[in-house]
Amino acid sequence: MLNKELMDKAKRENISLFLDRFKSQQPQCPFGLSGACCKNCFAGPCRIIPGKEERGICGANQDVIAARNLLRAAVAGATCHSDHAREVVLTLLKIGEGKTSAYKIKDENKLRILAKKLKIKSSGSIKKIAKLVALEALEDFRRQEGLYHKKEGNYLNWLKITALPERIKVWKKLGILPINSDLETSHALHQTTMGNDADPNNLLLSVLRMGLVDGYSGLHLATDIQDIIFGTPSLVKSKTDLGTLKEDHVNIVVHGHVPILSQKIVEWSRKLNNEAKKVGAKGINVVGMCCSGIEVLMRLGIPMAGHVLQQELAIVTGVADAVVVDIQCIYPSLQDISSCYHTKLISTIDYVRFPKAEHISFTIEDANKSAKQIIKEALKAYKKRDKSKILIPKDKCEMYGGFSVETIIDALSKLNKNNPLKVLVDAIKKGDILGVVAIVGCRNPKVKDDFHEKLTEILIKNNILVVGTGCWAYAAAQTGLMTPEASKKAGLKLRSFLEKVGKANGLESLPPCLHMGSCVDNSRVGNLVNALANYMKIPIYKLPIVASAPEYMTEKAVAIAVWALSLGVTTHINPVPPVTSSKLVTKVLTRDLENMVGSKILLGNTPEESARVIIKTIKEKRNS
Ligand code: BF8
Ligand code: SF4
Repeated sequence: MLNKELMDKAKRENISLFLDRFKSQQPQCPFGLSGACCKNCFAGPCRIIPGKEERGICGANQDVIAARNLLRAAVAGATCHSDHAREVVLTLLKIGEGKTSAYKIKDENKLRILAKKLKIKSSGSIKKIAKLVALEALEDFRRQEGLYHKKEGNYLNWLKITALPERIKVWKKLGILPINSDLETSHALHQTTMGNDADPNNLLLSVLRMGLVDGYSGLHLATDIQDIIFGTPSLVKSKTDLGTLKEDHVNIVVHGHVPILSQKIVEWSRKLNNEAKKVGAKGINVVGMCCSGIEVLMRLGIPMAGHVLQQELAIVTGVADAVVVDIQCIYPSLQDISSCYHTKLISTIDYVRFPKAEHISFTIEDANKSAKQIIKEALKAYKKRDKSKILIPKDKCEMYGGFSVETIIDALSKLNKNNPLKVLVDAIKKGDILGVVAIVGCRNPKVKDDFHEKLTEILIKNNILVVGTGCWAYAAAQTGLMTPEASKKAGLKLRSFLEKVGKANGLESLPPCLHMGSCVDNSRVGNLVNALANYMKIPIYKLPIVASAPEYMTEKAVAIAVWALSLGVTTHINPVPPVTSSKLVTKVLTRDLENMVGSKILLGNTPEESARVIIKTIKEKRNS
């Protein structure tokens, strides 16, 4: 059980945690669970009641309602990632225009490569190139004319420079190439309102289009620009779990998703470390929560304290002096829980506020000032700790992270300098690696019994290399699966491959689970898949690769899943998505999609059953 000591402590202290509230919410509404509910206008809400009334007041049937609901979820998810990407693009623009000295360009090489792909002349100062790249990126938020207007080449720049030509052809044929991120999310919301699109198939095409918006003007764009500004991750050793909080240190938890803020806090915590001594602490310990935590792990080696379901427990330790949040996956419950302790909850982004938190507005221009102010608040809070309320669990695990595609290629190059990918492809072809599964996404209180951990263990035992991101990475790392020793849990063939690559890189073995980053870094998984398809000269849907989101919870996860599907990656998801009231939508997702994009959704509600369907799919792909 999740940090049991802390769960028990919360109970003793009468603190309500997510699981308590989950229990109070039972039973959850069957209409909502099956997608048979619509509240898209104020004549509603309407429900589909089989045998009684199979249409809403306006006449919308279950197929339309389920498809509209799914599209709305995908739109919401895509806006999260695109907004995130826009923030980092604007940072790059400000660097390019010389409007901020708080941020610099760390990976010039990546900037130049992107500039070349965008057909920008890469002569001139690095700042000038940065500005031009940022302006091309902003085009993905503002070009107005596209395919509908017979402007053939007018679709997302980031899709154009990233996706494989074979895919672009497929998407073009389906008419789903997005023109600009904001335009498409706006269209899709419009499309789902009362009295608009009543064609479930057309709505489902928009769901796929939303996957492309998410994948390119969200995930890929965010990762690329973050790598340029903060550096492309390389192999890093660190620790994970709530035992990384330290009693004798000022603890700052950085929580959310955008590294613009968390990187600065780490930077200033190092500069101001001595200030901690003035308040009686040994230093400042910054730890990460959710994807902000992963961003600072990947580039700076900061410990990953906890995933989405551990955010409340971090405060229950009684040593979280400041919890600093930016955007996404921040439980509003942190307000009440922090008020039971000395913890200072600090919000930083103007459109994500919590009435009981202190708001320190974070801007690119004033980043240094805000980061210093945040650290001062943490130092002040440290002095108010109540010693009788402290309980730091022993849970702490070593782990390796930093597996960008560049890191993976670099590791493989130690075995074949001129053709590193051949090492991986040969292992796949020979069957030393049966297949690759990318496990992504959240932890969901609905999903019981360590689903992530069990599924991952079964897969590696079956010689499947597991790569992944997001909260899965916490689950895997906290079970010790991101260490070289964990290769002993892998099937013999996979183990010997991992040991061979590991030894060539000065490690006992590569871990059987490769941490590829935060949720926007699913783009890295996309790049790896592209590289394999390119090398093997086959479309992605023929590769023995499956994605899985075994505990998906957020709308972002829906957007990522539909992007994976649009790439041709068959994707396992759990819990069952709320579309089962519609036979048509269920059939398209689990079957017909294969004829459109080469992939489909797999279901499986236990780790064993999920592993079975995933392995079956991988074997079918190998034999086809
Ligand atoms: O983007 S995996 S709970 S933390 S949504 Fe959120 Fe899900 Fe965790 Fe990061 Ni991703
Ligand atoms: Fe009911 Fe139609 Fe309004 Fe939805 S859009 S709430 S189905 S009347």
